[in-house]
Amino acid sequence: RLRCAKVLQLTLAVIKPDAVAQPLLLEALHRKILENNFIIVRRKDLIWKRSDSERFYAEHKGRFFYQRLVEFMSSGPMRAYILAKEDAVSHWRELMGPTKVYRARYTSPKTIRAQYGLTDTRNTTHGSDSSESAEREIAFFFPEFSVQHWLEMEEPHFR
Ligand code: RTP
Ligand code: MG
Repeated sequence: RLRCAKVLQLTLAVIKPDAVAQPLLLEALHRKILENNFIIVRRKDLIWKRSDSERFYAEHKGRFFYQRLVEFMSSGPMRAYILAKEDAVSHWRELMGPTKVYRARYTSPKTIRAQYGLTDTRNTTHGSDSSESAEREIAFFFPEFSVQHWLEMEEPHFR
């Protein structure tokens, strides 16, 4: 029999140092998460060492923006969330908007990056780009958290 139950997906959302440094913006972004009906599964405030930053962005090593990105992401406190929702990955990325702030302002002015992004590097938020990267990134930020366990044991309670 077909069931109409929703299946929740997990994503990793990060409020970057530029936004955490602005208390009212941090608050507004937290409210945006709730208003968009994400379930906040875990939340953590943290500061990266430079080596954490280098490891997380290893895929971008060699790109022209790598050094400034690594520098920026280890420059101050961040807030990470594990969020759950149907299609959480794409919904959070829709809310964030395009990576580049000028493009975001031009094509999707209501998105987070369009409204609050400072530069292409200091662009307010991060979001996983697929279910697979969400799993990897959640493990990076929340090594004590088991995605597998949550999907099996917790997710069914939200249906
Ligand atoms: P994110 O991973 O942060 O959610 O953003 P994204 O997928 O839209 O962007 P990605 O290509 O994965 O790049 C990761 C982060 O690198 C910085 N960046 N700067 N100056 C530039 O042209 C440039 N391009 C990327 C941004 O901070 C971006 O979020
Ligand atoms: Mg990315």
